[in-house]
Amino acid sequence: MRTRDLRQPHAGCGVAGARGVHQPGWGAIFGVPPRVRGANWLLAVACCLGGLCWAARAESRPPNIVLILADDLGWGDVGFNGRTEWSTPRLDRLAAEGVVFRRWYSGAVVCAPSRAVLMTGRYGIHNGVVTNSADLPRREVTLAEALAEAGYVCALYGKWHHGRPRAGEASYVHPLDQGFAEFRGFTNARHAWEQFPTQLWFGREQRPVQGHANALFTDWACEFIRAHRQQPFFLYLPYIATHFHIQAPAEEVAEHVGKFPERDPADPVYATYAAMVTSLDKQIGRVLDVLDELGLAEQTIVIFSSDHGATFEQGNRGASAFHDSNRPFRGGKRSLWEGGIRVPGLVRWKGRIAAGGETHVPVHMMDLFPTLLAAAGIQRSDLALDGIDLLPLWLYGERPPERTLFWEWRSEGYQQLAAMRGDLKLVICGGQPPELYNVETDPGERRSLHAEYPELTAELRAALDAWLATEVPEARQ
Ligand SMILES: [Ca+2]
Repeated sequence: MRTRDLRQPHAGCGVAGARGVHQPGWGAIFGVPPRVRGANWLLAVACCLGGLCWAARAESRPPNIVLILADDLGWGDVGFNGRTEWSTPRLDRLAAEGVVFRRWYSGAVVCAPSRAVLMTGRYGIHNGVVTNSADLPRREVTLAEALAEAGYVCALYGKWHHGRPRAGEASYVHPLDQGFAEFRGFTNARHAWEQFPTQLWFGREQRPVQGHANALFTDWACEFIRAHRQQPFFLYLPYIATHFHIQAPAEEVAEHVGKFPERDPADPVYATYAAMVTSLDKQIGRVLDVLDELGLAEQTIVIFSSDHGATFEQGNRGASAFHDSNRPFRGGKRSLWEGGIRVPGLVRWKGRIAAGGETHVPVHMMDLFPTLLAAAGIQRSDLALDGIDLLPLWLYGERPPERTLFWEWRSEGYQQLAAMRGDLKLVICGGQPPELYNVETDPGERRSLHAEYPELTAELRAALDAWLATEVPEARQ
């Protein structure tokens, strides 16, 4: 019932070629029972009557933004998406206090392109980053730059993931040159495999450190929030869990030892992966506690997602395969099936976004850029963004106009393309026949509809080709 209200109008949409014009209201979109909906209306009225000072405050001060990104964390690794073998109480509480997006899509199937989409609000074929070794071009306007120009102080604690220097550049473009006033962490992807690094970057200088990387990032994040509590801030926290190495603090691992049939009990890989997730949850909880302590929770948008699906590659040591991290989806990192691109997603904005909602409207990581700018009241018509402003969806449950989303992964020997319109998704893997799935009724992408709907398959293929033709030269350099 909670989600059927939303899905029914377009259950056969595309396939039947007859998408309804039904525009469900807030309650239908977020599947909130009428009783609760009524309570929210009362709350809304109360806010209107008593909230003039809040409104004045909101106008004078745009919201803070805390953007938390996990690394290689699967859709099914978190409690709010059904994980029961371990618990993520802080993330689950965040979900209960905000909106869960059941169909939140990453921009790409590996780290660098995914993060570039997030930072630019543009597809990789437009921002130039389509491989893991591509550097984000200096000319790209990042979310941090757009926010900084509007008066935000922007900090990044975690993993940046630079690429090879571009033509005309002596080095990679540093996060301090992409809008961040403060940066501490890993600039380089391989360095970010170290869960307990001995050195990290403090701006442009490497310094010795001790401890668990994610805990250090959290320490700095909390200090940053305290230091900048009086001004709008953008805190970007790209944690390194659950990317390999599969390591976690010993006391956290101890909490999970014995739960899983380990291949080698002396080397509890599966318990360690669980500990990476639960430890991440605890670190996020520390950030939320500081927001509460400083009275900033209602002035701060908190977003949580992952850069792409969990990996089944060697470095993961079988942990995500054992735990079925991307369940119920097919595939994972480096694949365009849902397991590769559908990631956990939630947004909390206390007092603005009603608590306890969920939606199956497909949203994309590139939408964050225009949505957050809209939330901050920033107009940037000069930017050629691919994402759309989803603030009406966040705040009022207004369904965005229908659009077709695209992905490509043509690096490292892969040849994969995908296009999605509503619930329908075209996947093309190399020279294989095209696959067409309804990802709502067949989330495991097992029953291709391409033979039954050849015209629709061809239509999505043509849209995909037209999109690919817009690729900028930098993407292939
Ligand atoms: Ca990653």
